[in-house]
Amino acid sequence: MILYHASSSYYSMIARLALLSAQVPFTSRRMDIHLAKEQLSDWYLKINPHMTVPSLVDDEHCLTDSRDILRYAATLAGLKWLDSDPAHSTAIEAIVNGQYNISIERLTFGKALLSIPPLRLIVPRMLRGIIKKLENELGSSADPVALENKISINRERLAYFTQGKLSDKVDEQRQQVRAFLDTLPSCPNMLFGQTTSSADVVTAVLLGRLKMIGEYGLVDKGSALDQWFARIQKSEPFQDADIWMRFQPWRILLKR
Ligand SMILES: N[C@@H](CCC(=O)N[C@@H](CS)C(=O)NCC(=O)O)C(=O)O
Repeated sequence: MILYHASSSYYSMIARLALLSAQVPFTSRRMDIHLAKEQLSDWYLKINPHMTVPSLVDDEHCLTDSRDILRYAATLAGLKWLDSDPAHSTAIEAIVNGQYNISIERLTFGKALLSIPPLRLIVPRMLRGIIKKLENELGSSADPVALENKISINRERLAYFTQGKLSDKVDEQRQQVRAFLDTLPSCPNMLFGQTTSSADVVTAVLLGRLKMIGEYGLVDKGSALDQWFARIQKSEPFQDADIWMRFQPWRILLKR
């Protein structure tokens, strides 16, 4: 299977960690979503009409959302993961849902714009550029509906980052993360017992992101969750999944 993904991308990290934790072999196809914007290209639109990473593809499957990839990994892991255990499956599903309800993009970019003022000009300019490029391609596109959707998502992004008080919006996102963290079980080993589940995958990636954006203070120091995360970081799948815990702009520039 080929995993189309980007190193810096949060949802790609979920896919990488899910596949590696479930020991599902895949071939990596790294995408440049920032400079070359490969996710907007015609060839990728045919794979993923949302024009987002990750996608996991082979002759039989075309999974175009990290959540589907996570589900697929859990299915292949079978009894090795707790997802299939009726005693835990509902609670695991609730945590996965809770994580997907957090708008990590808004929190990440909101924080970046607040702390690096030039980005308040650069990001809106970049979004306007994307909207214009997609509008220009509408007439000749094989999938104009997909392009229309992508245009409207980017218009929403532009409005979010340019209208209203950003610090209040970031505060709102932060509160959402705090509320999510409060729903997590106390964890002697993995979140729901001795074995991995989808809840461990999404929570590990979320905590990695909180570290990267300077919000790890939302996790109480020395708490069971903090200790769980320290253990997870030492695991082989976590290390191999390239979970960013600090921002690495040179990797974006070098397309690595
Ligand atoms: N619901 C999707 C969201 C994927 C997503 O938003 N990916 C971001 C990177 S983390 C992306 O591809 N952004 C580029 C774009 O929207 O043009 C999933 O879970 O896979």
